[in-house]
Parts: sequence; structure tokens; C-alpha cells
Amino acid sequence: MAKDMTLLWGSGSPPCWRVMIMLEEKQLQNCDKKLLSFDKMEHKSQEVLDINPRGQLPSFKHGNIIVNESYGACFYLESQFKNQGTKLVPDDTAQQALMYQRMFEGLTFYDKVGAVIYYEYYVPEGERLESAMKRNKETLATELKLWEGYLEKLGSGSYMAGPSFTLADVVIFPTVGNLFRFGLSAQRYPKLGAYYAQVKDRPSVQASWPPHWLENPKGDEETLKDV
Ligand SMILES: N[C@@H](CCC(=O)N[C@@H](CS)C(=O)NCC(=O)O)C(=O)O
Repeated sequence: MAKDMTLLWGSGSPPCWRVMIMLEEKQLQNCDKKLLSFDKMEHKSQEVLDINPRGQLPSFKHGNIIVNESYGACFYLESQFKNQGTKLVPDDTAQQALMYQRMFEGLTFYDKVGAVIYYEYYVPEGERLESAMKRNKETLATELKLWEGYLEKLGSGSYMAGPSFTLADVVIFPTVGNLFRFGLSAQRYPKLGAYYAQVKDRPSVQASWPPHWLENPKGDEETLKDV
């Protein structure tokens, strides 16, 4: 089924993790997946650049079709393998609308998480400011309260867009996984904590768990402890 399908990916990258979960949900485990190292700058290798001129991961190819953007790859796979594996777009109009709404808000969510957890990666040492980090953390706290409210409104045991696991969970769970890896308090954010606990054991999520997290189960828990 996953004939002539290639995914170049990096461990821990939320955009890569989205596509990894998607492949599992769609029973496309035999996709040819190649783990590359950001530390070794393999995302700028010719192999990646041949598929993705941005030199970014994920880079995804199916036959002659290239869809590198993680959201694009997820939509593409759902549409191409609609009747295979988990159905990830609900038929119910209101649930579908909420799924789209949350998916795209998920990009804003990810940006705000990234502005804190990847601050040192993106901002060179001499340009880092404590005031900027403080502001980014405050902005993230405001964002997190919004998601707490969304989950609260849906009720306990809900997924991101209602009673079923959808594309919204595929794209947002990796962001939530990173939050807890970097030390977010499940006591301060109980709804996100419960969502994380509920989804982390899903087989597609377990099968795609970042390998370097398995090797080193404790992340940098200081980063978000005061958010
Ligand atoms: N919009 C892209 C973002 C991909 C992305 O930012 N990938 C990061 C890893 S998380 C990357 O390859 N960064 C290296 C670089 O930009 O040079 C997507 O959603 O697929």
C-alpha cells in the first residue's frame, strides 16, 4: 500500500511527528522512513534538498508527488487513503468545522511553544534577552489558558475537536507532547495534562514516539516549569 513512499524525518520535531502519526493511523507503516540528524545538519543534505529546497524535515514523497509541509502531507494522506485505517475527518458538520478551526489554531499554538522551547536554538547567544524570554513565556501562558478552556468546554475524555480522534489530534498532539517533555505543569494545566495522558498511549503515538526521548526519558524540564 505504501508503495514508493518516502519520509525523511528528524526525532522530536513536531512537524515530523505529525506525519509519523498519520502514517500509523493510515496503516502505512511500510513507508520508507529515514531518520536524519539535525545535529549533523543532515536536513541540509543533497538527499533532502532534492525533495525539499527549504532543507527542512519532514520531506515527503509518494511516487512523483512531493508534499513537504506537514499539514499538507496529513491532508494528502487522509484524502488518498480515505478508506484505510482510521477515518480522521468527522462527517458531522460542526465537528468537522471545529477540527479545521483547531488545526489551524494549532499552528499559532506551535509558534508560541516554539518561541520558548526553541529560543536558544533560534536566537544566537549574544542576542538573547531575558526580557524577550519572559515575554514569550507570558504569551505562551495566555495561549495555554485558551487551550485549557477549549478542552474544558468539550468535557473530559474529549479529543481536540470532539468525541473522536481526528486530524486535529494528529497535528496538535506533537506540540502537547513537547510541552510536557519540556516540563509543563499538569497541575497548573490539568485539561492539557489529561489530554496528554489520554493520547500518549495511543498505538500510533507510541509507535512514533521520538527515539531520542526513549533513550533519554527526562527532557529539559526546567524550560517550562514556571510557565
Ligand atoms: N512548515 C513546515 C515546518 C518544517 C520545519 O520547520 N522543520 C524544522 C524541524 S522542526 C526544520 O527542518 N528546521 C531546520 C531548518 O529550518 O533549517 C512543516 O510544517 O512541515
